[in-house]
Amino acid sequence: MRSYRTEQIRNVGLFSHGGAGKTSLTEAMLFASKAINRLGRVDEGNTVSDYDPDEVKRHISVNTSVAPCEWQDVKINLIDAPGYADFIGETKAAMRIADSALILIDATGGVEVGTDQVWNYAQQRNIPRFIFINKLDRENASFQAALEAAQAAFGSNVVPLQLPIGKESGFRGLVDLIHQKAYLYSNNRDGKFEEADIPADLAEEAATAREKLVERIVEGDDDLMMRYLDGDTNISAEELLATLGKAICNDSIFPVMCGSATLNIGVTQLMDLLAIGAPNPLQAQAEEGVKVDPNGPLSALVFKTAADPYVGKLTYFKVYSGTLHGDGTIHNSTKGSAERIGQVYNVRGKEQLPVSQIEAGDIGAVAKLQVTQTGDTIADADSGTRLKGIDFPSPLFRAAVKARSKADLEKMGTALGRLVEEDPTIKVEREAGTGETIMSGMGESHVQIAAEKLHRKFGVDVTIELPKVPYRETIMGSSKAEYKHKKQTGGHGQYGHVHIEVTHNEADDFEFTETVVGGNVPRNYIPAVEKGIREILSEGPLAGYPVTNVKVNLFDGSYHPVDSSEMAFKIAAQQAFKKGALEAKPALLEPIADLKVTVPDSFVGDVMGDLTSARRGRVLGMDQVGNGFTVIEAQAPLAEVQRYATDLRSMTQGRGIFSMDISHYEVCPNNIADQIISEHKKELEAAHSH
Ligand SMILES: Nc1nc2c(ncn2[C@@H]2O[C@H](COP(=O)(O)OP(=O)(O)OP(=O)(O)O)[C@@H](O)[C@H]2O)c(=O)[nH]1
Ligand SMILES: [Mg+2]
Repeated sequence: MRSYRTEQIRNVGLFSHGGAGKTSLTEAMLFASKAINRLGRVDEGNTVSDYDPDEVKRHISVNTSVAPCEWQDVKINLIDAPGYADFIGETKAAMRIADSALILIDATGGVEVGTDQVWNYAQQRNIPRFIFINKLDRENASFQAALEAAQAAFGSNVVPLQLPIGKESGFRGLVDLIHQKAYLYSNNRDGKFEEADIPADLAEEAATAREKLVERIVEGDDDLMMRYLDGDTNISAEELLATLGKAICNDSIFPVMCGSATLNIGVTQLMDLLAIGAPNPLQAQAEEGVKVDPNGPLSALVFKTAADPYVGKLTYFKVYSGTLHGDGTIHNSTKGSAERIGQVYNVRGKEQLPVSQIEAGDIGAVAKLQVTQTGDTIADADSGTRLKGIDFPSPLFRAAVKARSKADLEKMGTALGRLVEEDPTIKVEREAGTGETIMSGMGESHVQIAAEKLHRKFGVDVTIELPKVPYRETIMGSSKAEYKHKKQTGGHGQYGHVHIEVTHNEADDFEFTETVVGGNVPRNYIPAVEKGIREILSEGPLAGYPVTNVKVNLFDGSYHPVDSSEMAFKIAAQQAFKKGALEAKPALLEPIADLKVTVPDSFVGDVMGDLTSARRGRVLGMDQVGNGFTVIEAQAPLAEVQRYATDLRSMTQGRGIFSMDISHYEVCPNNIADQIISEHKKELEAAHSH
């Protein structure tokens, strides 16, 4: 590939609700620009951007891929992001580095919750948005319905530049409202089309749509506006396009294009528009403290880290200013350290194309960096520049990972570390309450794929299970308890004797006080009493779960001048605590999750009903946020929502999304607690008898 100057680059991210056709469209654009000579299909697993085995197997995108294609005199870096909510981390990374967003809408589904979500992300970043209404060849496809849905959701700046010709299986091309031409395609996917006059049956509709479009465009230029108002009919397509480009860059027009990615219809027209209308890096949304200039100081953001089967760890970055040269030393200003780098590459799907340098505005990759991670800034050593990182969402789906064998267990820790490095939306932690290793991610498939990666990339076999709920125990009342530990074994005896009071303690997990008078428990044994109780808190008297929110006061006891020991007082304290706790209204506590669920308005009833009747949930609020979506805020016990990522998806046909955080612990209702306690006791007994 030849080299391109900064102003010749377009970084265009493709975003949509899952499955709207981003990868197919990327493939079609690569084919149209002759970067590839065969048009692959997602369903056959042979596209440039869905190359990962996980993607080939599932026919969905799991990772963000970068695919540059050369069109006219520019290089369009297509950034093909996944659409499914499980892989939102990759989508957010793509959104972070895209200078404009190409948002696909499936003409059979219209604006979906995922469409709305990516639109909001793009809006937050304040980047220009293009809309491509795809799949017009499918049964039940409606350009008009999709367009109206987009206008209702995203406002009147959504303006069509084209109209489709033919419907469903009869879809054959489009009317270009700017050039006032029709382009008619054959259906053999070769992308060739014939220019023709606008079909008579569309003439009137096209004339109305053109008038609206031209009116919107001329608003952006006083001169053109005057001419338009004076009835000038000679405003040229070039003049309109130049002004349109400006309107797109300042978000006053969101142009709508249409086509079929798999039939390769409308693809070159889309690329023409991207070349003209998408901002180059000099025109793009400015980064704080950075001036885009290939000759300026270096600043680059690492947006992705992947374990490549051939080159090893591969670090993807976008250069914002300066020029990143290969074979030298770079400075990671996030970590505050330098490191060696080798060959730098442009990437196209799984291919790495060696280049000598990556200039401001372009995207590149480098292999085998040691300390650099996703979100880090690479900058000149003395500049101190730190670019804003990537705002990854917190995980929603927790699973327990278990090594299959001892050999797997030995490798598991390191492998999990590498996995997390590749995918910042995966979190790994040990749950102290249950002893399990928890891997959490954005959904069941995400975690499943992560487990498969452990096997494929790092040779570690694991199983994935629903985790045990980390219950806790507490006491709701208070009681006094006494225990005397006294034993005569051979010569030396054991003697420890305590009186304690246990009470519920709202403020703290554990508090220990003593009010012993007259030295009934000698000073030097009091720490042993506290230590004994602390130790036993990890296995509560009710069911063996950790105990929290208790206060213990040691108020009396007795000792023996010869037989007393720290050990004897420790045992006495533990036994007294067990007795006391069981008499102080012991209770099981369960974790409660905060949920924020976003669904199309029509699903609100079902989702609320399910939360309140099937999941012991409480709805705290409901907000119609417009665009046809409602946000429901609720709380529910974690035990009832461990599979919510999957359940919500099936309840809403994939149109609902949610976020979840553990909020606090609450007393578990008796009938449920009894069952949990008896099951947990059985488990503990089984474990102890092994
Ligand atoms: N009929 C028809 N099918 C299409 C079209 N575009 C994509 N598809 C099909 O829709 C499915 C999803 O296409 P993809 O290209 O994988 O969509 P995507 O947006 O990349 O999907 P994710 O990345 O997984 O969100 C595949 O089965 C495609 O063959 C189209 O224009 N017409
Ligand atoms: Mg895809």
